[in-house]
Amino acid sequence: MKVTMKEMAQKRSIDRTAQVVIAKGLKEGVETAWERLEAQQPQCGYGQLGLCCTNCNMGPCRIDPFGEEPQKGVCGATADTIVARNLVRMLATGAAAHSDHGREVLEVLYETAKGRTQGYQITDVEKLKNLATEYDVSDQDKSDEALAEELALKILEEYGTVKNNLQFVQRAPEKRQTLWKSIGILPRSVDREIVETMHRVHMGVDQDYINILTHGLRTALSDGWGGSMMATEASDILFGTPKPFASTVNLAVLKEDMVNIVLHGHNPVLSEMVVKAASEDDAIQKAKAAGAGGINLAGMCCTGNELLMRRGIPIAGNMLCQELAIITGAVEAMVVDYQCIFPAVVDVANCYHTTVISTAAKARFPGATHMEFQPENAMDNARAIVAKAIENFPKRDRNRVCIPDGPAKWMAGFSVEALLDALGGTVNPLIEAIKSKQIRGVAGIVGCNNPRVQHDSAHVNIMERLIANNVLVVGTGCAMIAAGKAGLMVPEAAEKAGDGLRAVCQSLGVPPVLHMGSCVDCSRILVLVAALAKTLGVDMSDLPVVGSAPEWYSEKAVSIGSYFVASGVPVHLGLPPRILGSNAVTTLLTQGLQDVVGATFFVEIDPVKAADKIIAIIDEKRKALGI
Ligand code: BF8
Repeated sequence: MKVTMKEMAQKRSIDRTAQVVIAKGLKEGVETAWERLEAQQPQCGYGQLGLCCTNCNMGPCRIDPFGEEPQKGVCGATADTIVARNLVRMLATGAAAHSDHGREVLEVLYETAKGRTQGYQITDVEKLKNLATEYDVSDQDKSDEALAEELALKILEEYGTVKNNLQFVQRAPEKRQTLWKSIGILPRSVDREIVETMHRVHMGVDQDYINILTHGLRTALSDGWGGSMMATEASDILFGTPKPFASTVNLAVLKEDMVNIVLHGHNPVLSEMVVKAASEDDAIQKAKAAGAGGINLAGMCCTGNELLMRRGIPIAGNMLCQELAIITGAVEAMVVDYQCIFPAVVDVANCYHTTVISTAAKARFPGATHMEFQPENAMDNARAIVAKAIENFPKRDRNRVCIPDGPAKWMAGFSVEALLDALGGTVNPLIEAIKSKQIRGVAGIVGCNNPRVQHDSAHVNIMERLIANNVLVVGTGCAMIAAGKAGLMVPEAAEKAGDGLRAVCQSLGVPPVLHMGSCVDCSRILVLVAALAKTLGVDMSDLPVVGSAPEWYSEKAVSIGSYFVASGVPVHLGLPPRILGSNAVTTLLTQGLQDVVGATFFVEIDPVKAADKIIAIIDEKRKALGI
């Protein structure tokens, strides 16, 4: 039976607007991630099991999982060693990505305090002062700038500190900190744990899978309670701590008569300046002179989340929408910094008039127009980027434009501070709602899209089942964009929630799925969970709280999942990590860690079964707490 393009599009995504554009791409013969995934079949079986070792030049070695005698690599590494090393290597890359992003925001904060940047300012003075107190930096007789300079330097030093502990770790309940110390996974500095991971995976260093994975947890903690938390806090000081905003989401946020600029990537230091530049009169006049009605900015992935959380800028889509945005034929420029940007966006852009503008010195895309972004000339750089996009508008082929109808409404901006505001200043009302069973528990749904899963379907199915069963969903990243597109992030979505959760949402005027930001903002979830535990006088592992990454693809997700588990929060994965080639590693991560950190990973591909398992864990935790 012949499958129509519409059917194929429906099979690939549940996002109605994505389906329209996927069908357009198929008709126009534009290759996307789905075609490339198909072309990769069958994917390497050794790789999928984690059994291929490319760490040294005696290899590559691969271990036959069905071999009669246990096989070894040329150096003698076993399947357990190879699988564990491969996994922590992924984890370290993810932790490095988050933490390096954090370092860049802190550098901009530092340079801004010194008066050496263009267009930035200290926006959240209250947060600056609170953090200064946390870091024991006195604000007496100091200007905001002097305080920010001292604080930024003190936090930056923690990337390589020799004092052997990270300040933000103290935000965790004492019991948890004591546990981390006792098992030797208290993170000592941000860079050190990542560097040590890379040392350990070199041939002839750490061969013991338990030792390797234990250090993996330490490295992940240096991300969650280190680099990512620093990124979140420094971004809040510079650009403001998020407050609830109403906005719109999906590919329909692109506008036919406007210069469309898609801001894609992760770090807000660039995109915030583009927002400023695009709102200047001069830019708007130039856009009008080019024949457009004005300039329309749309976010993509976590840059989108950063701008949504603080400015209410609409989002065009999550990870699998990046090529689709270009295929609408209506995007003048896709401005990228780093992380989660397909190299293929350049090829897709070549099929249209779109210019891909790369901006980061550390992330060049062959074929893209590189306009390097420097904080000291940030506004000039941003203005030039906007001008480049405007130049492109007359080149648009109107006959090839197809923007789907109907942007979805959503509400975002739930920083911990905003949540506390809504709750009257403390987490007590949330705890009371949990105790009284109005809220059964809390699920943190995070992470990516992956073309191996029908786009957004696992996210949305899990979330719908959880809220129907009175589980409050909080989350970050592409998962939240999926929820927004599916209509789960408006206060009216409380209708889909169970009686208890519905009543809580209605009394607070909030949706049953709360958007807490970009992926580095998973640190906000840690802070929230820690606050719940501290108020209740228990450890984080005692709470009816579960994490989930239903459609994960990224190395950053490996780090996020690991720091949640190390923090005592059980984590569901919708796709198995590449560990199944070692029974020992699989057993440790899915069972053994329970006795070590009080949480494990579990894999469940079916979203309904996954939601039911999450609910079962929540119920067990409630029982143990006697609530
Ligand atoms: O850091 S959720 S696809 S965009 S990795 Fe990437 Fe995954 Fe999206 Fe944000 Ni996070």
